[in-house]
Amino acid sequence: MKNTFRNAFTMKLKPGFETEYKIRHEQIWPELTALLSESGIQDYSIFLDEQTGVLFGVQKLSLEFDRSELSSHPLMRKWWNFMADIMETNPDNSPKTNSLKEVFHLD
Ligand code: RM4
Repeated sequence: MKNTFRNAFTMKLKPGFETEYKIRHEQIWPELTALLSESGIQDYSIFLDEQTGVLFGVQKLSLEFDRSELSSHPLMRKWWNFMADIMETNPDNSPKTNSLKEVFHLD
């Protein structure tokens, strides 16, 4: 039996920040990638639609993944505060996220 499941979602980049978004992720804090991995996120990519600024995230999540625990972690909040100037965000600075429904998969 599989112990991960795929999760996909969109976020939105503010116009003009395409290069800055890429640079920040190239320089992502090692302690943040460690936190994401420890929380059960694997194989995580973010793709940018350069026409619309839509960011498409896709990842594998372990069955133990606890979204509310990660969302309230001080380091996650610090990253979201840092990213808030270039992304569309909620009032608490978390990125506005839209969950996607899987309609096809080829393994
Ligand atoms: C994103 C956004 C996401 C985070 C990644 C690493 O742009 O903040 O929430 O998972 O960075």
